[in-house]
Amino acid sequence: MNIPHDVRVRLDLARDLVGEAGKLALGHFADRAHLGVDAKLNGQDVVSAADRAVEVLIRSSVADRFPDDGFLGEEYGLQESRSGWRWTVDPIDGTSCFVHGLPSWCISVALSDAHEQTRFGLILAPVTGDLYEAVAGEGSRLNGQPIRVDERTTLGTGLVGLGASHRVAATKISAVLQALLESGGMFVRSGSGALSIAEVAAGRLCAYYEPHINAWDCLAALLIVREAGGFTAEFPGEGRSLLQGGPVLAAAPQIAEPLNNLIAHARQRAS
Ligand code: LIP
Repeated sequence: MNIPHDVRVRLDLARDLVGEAGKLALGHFADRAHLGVDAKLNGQDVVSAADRAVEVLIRSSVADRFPDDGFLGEEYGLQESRSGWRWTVDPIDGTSCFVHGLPSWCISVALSDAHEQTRFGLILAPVTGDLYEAVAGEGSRLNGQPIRVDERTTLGTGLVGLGASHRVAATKISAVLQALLESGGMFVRSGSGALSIAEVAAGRLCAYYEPHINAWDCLAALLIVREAGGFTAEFPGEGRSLLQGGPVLAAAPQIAEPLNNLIAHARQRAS
């Protein structure tokens, strides 16, 4: 691997931090009976003491080692960069699954440069132990083994991950769901956008779409898909700011156009 020094030293720290954070999160997961949980936007959008503790662990460790780096975390927001480097972290992606005792949650860490290019992405799913990793220009790996998107599947044979939240009108996702089913496709919703997008890179899902997702949910996973030979639509796209978030689409190359068309037609029908 030909990784520039500034990226390599941050990647080494990120690898250590996701391991530590995974252990911390699993401890809270095992002790959910005593886990403090607060609602944010609504009853489906929650934050737990585990989310906060994991973000504090990662944020404070990065600040100690690289005090001039920027940091965007789901729970404590944006600290501007003085070095040009910015860490984007979701301490627990899939918090709703986490608090309900479901296994589909993960820790997501991305590093971006001064040109807003994601340079590495790491996603750890502590319950399964699956560690997804990509370094820009160096491919994607799952548990150390190279991964590629599934270039054989079609919309009629593959599974499409769909994300849903109350941040957007229900029709923005129900119209796409209806069109996908009518076209002979099928969907899954895991509750963790990061993990589902990473599963596109591993060839487990043929695509992932969500009408609104946040940067901390998806930046790491989108690089992992691109480095695994997949297509990712520009994020957050259409002049949106990183803090606003936006729609996300990640897909195997042969799926991208038909799925994009299906989404466009569905949204037209719904409007
Ligand atoms: C979640 C995302 C998911 C989305 C949920 C939620 P969180 O992130 O991963 O794709 O559908 O509404 O935003 O809040 O669990 O970190």
